[in-house]
Amino acid sequence: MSLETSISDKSFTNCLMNASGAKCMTLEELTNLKNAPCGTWITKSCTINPREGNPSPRYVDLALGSINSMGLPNLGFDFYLNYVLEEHLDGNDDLFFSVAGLTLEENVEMLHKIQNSDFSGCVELNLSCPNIPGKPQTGYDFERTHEVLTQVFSFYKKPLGVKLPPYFDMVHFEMMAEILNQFPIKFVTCINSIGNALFIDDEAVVIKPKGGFGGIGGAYVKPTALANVRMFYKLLRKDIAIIGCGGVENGRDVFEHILCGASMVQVGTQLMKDDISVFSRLLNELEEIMKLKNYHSINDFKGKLIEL
Ligand code: RRO
Repeated sequence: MSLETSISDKSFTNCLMNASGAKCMTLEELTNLKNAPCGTWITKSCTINPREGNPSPRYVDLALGSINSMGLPNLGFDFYLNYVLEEHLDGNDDLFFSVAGLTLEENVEMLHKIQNSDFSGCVELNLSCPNIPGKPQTGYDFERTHEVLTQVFSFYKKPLGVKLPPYFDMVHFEMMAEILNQFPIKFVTCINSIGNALFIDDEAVVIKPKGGFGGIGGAYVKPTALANVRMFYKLLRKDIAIIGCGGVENGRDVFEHILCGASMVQVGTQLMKDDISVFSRLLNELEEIMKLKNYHSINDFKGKLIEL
């Protein structure tokens, strides 16, 4: 049996990776991920300058998921560029580099530097952070998304994909797919957390930033994540891979993301709740399901959700 998968021109030994933001900010966390049995891994979304992020408490585990308003804490672009270049010297360009500039100019500046570097892995351009006070999520502004991608692809030639916010309206799926199909995008990651939700404990919010509003992940978001994976799998060019993200707690959840069309599946909230041992558990559980169904590879069931 093989759990091998591919994105762009790269193949991976299995279909699991972390979601950007989950245990991937520091060198120690990134080294743990590198040594874990996941197919690949991704760095924390970065900005040019290091950021402290929002005040704590800013991440809380919930029974059915998590709420966060981290506010893009990261060690700054140079740290992550140096990190991926070290990996490159080690002969490894099969990791993902997440970029989340606070402005288009900042994204362009970081991508120019990546373009001019030796890194040849995949960049995930985050168009969907919900937690920066005063900054809208680019992915909900269709005109702006078109403008961002026009500028980016005017010079950026290495493999690049986008991390999208969840959509909830058929027209919005179609509008976004129509935009994405115009560009040489290699993958889309669906979904980021469901932004600006509110969780209450007794009579109080549970996180400090923005009056308690934050992004929801985990089991709460799985049906929305699957719907986004499925719709983009149907609407996007066949050469654009889908990376599923949202509500992956067990092997069955991984299986469902792949049925909907995901080539790779990210783990966020559950990686935060467990540790990197989550990957071997998920791989074992996925293999068990495949065995029962007599599937030998991811392609045997990828996208093959039965519709009635
Ligand atoms: O750092 C965050 O607050 C954060 C980011 Br950049 C993101 O893309 N999604 C999220 O839930 N939190």
